[in-house]
Amino acid sequence: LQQTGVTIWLTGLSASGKSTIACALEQHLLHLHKFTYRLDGDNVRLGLNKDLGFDEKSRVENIRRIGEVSKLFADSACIAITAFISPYRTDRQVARELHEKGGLGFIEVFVDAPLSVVEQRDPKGLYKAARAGTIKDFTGISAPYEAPEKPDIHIKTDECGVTKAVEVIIEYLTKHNYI
Ligand code: GGZ
Repeated sequence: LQQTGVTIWLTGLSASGKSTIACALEQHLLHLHKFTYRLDGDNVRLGLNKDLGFDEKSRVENIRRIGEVSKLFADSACIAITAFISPYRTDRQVARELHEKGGLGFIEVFVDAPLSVVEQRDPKGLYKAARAGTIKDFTGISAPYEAPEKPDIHIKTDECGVTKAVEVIIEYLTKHNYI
């Protein structure tokens, strides 16, 4: 298997487009016959992390475990794609260091859309509920989001579509010899 392990770490607000990009990227890589695995809320928060909620401590633990698991995937020469808000800079840095210590790649992708835009999208009505106070500790409304200062890749989803986003990430992977 001629493949270098790497984690592509998507971070951004709810409804910023992380899952959409992660799915499209996974499809693209599978078509290229690359060994790929996607971690997101559906397969992690409902399983391994089903004991965790959304208070600060839980989020820190959520991201710590995801960092460890994605590292194991990357260590198996897989391209791991993670799609979690991961709101804290320190926690993302910890995940990066975990990978780099193990000689594995870590690519931080800021999936960026202004709060006004994601609040407009609101596909699950969560922002509305957060504004109404029905959901507490909601990222961007009543819980913090610390945007990356120097992401490896910065995608503005209010300006570019999913196809372009995947293209940009694929170009990065190619340029850095991951694929
Ligand atoms: C943020 C929440 C919350 C709160 C439920 N804050 O858009 P979604 O619905 O499908 O994705 C969001 C998901 C965020 O989980 P993560 O594991 O990515 O978060 S973190 O990295 O901060 O641990 C959202 C839903 O869960 N959701 N309550 N209070 N998002």
